[in-house]
Amino acid sequence: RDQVLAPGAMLLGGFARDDALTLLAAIDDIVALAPFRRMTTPGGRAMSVAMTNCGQAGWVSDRAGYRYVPADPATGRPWPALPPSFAALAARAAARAGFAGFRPDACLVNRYDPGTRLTLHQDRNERDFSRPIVSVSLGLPALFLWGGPARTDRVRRVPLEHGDVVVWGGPARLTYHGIHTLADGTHPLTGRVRLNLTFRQAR
Ligand code: MD5
Ligand code: FE
Repeated sequence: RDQVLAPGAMLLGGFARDDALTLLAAIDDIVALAPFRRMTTPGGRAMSVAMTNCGQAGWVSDRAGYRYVPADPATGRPWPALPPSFAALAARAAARAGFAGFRPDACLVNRYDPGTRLTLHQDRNERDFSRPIVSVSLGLPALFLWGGPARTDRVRRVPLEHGDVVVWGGPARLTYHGIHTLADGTHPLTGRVRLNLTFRQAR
């Protein structure tokens, strides 16, 4: 069930399936301390995806731009700690895809409700692009939009399901990507929601 999507990008189908209940319980604990919120883009629009973070650094967007910050702007408190089980899962996935020594210090938690989407973008707020990003999908399935190094490159649609893990590294690290508008549905573990964890070495 391991599938090389392109050099540097590996889909580990169902890799996190057995950890799903543990991950979802940990997400509940994180959200109790740092609630999901819709961030504002630098252009002044509310993103449709709701986000929160755990770890030493959390990704935020507001009128001033995109960046990593040590504390939650909504509460003034440090982001909740990255659960050791999260870090271990991400490191195991990265190692399997050929990236030994991955030690995430940031985990962005994305919540997609039906009708929400993430428009095409690059992840480039991290310091070292030689480090991969590990993404874990939970709940409702989604169509991942996967382009190329330029925004205008043609886009592939890759279905991502509950428990799938993707490691994005090497030459795939700065690929334009997004999530197609989420279709309505109900998942036995999450209800009408898709959750995605992205593990990053931000600093
Ligand atoms: C998601 N999240 O499903 C995706 C999974 C984000 C985001 O895109 O920025 O929160 S991570 C997909 C990803 C990350 C880094 C590089 C590449 C894809 N890539 O090179 O294609 O919520
Ligand atoms: Fe991204």
